[in-house]
Amino acid sequence: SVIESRAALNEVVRRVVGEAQVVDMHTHLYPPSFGTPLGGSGDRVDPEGLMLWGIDELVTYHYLIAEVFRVVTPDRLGYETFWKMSRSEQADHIWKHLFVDRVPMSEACRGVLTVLQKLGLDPNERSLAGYRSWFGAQDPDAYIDLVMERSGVSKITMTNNVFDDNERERWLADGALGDDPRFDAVLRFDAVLDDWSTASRCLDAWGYPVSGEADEESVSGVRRFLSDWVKRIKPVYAAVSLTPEWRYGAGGLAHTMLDEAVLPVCREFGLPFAMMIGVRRQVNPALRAAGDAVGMADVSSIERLCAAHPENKFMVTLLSRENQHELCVAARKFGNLLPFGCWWFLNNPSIIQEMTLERLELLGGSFVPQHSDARILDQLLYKWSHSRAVIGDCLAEVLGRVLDAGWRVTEAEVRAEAERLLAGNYRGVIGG
Ligand code: RAT
Ligand code: ZN
Repeated sequence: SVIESRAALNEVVRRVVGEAQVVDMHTHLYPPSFGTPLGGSGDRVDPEGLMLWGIDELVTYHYLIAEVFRVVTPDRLGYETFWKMSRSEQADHIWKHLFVDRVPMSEACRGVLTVLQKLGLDPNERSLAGYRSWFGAQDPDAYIDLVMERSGVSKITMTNNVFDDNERERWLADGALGDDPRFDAVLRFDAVLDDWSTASRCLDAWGYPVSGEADEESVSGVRRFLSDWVKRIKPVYAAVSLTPEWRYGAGGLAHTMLDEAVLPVCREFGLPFAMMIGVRRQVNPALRAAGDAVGMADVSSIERLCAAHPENKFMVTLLSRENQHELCVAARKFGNLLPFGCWWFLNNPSIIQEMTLERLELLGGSFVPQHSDARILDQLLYKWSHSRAVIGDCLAEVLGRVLDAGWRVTEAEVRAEAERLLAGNYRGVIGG
């Protein structure tokens, strides 16, 4: 049926974007096979487990840790005192200061409220005790199905960091770890391009002799290392995050490793290569995971990379707001470049709106508007509902302009565009 008016269009687009199934292309979520610290009604408690879920994890999300240190400053509660507290003591502290003593206005605070609301819980509790018993009664495996169903996510993409000892040892002990059909694996190896002293020390210890430089021995060691891990975890893509200083074309170790080890392995196994650029690591190390900041990346390096390797596929997200327009222009020049997501500090409604409109105007529907970056399973419930609302508004706006220009749009066409944005464009690149 042809849509006649802007008002009808708005209704259709919001409904369709609200209902479309999402393939979430970047999270830090894991299935129960990786262990879970909160066993719930099951008996799988594993303090170092990687599947994070439940109220204490939600409230101690690193975005909220950064926020609580703004209101209870480190001179009043020292960093080390905070880190020595148990997970639930930290959660109580954050709940009191960000949710009880103040109105939880920030996007990360609002997220917790949305999660509770979507689970049918009243977010107005003054204490976390009631929520704890609700979560404690869930079975982790069944809870994944519930969260995916309610957030409209059909597939969760993990981030499998081979330099994380906890995770690596789990893979080495159990090759079937990644077999859960709800999850896809991703091979992540920042240190290979970003921290060669760590990478080379590890590779040597793991039976892949390399040298201090980007010579033939190092290149073949890295190739063998990456190939073995591709075979072990069967990833859908390979990925790194990089600092603003990353350059392509300047020679040097990272350049050689990319050209001679990483990209050839990606080609051999048909894997796209994802780059997340712009993190300034550990600006405040006392905050641990919450201590990273942002800087502008060099988009001309991305252009040179895409030009030099037309047979590779690149998926890129940049952390700096100031880089977003340039990235769209680069994507107009290179069909092998897929911009994705509103990453981390950009995952706020005002910036998602700006970026999504800019991308629609410059690229039509040929990009991936969002990934969740969820670290705690329950966050899918808020990250996707908050993003869908903004993406729906942006799509309604550009389709409204098309309507104004006399072009007829049907509901089926709206559905097809929404499906491409939330799943199809990414699926096309990973070949899934
Ligand atoms: O968004 C985040 O939670 C960050 O801490 C990072 O995990 C970032 O998304 C990354 O993948 O490096
Ligand atoms: Zn991430």
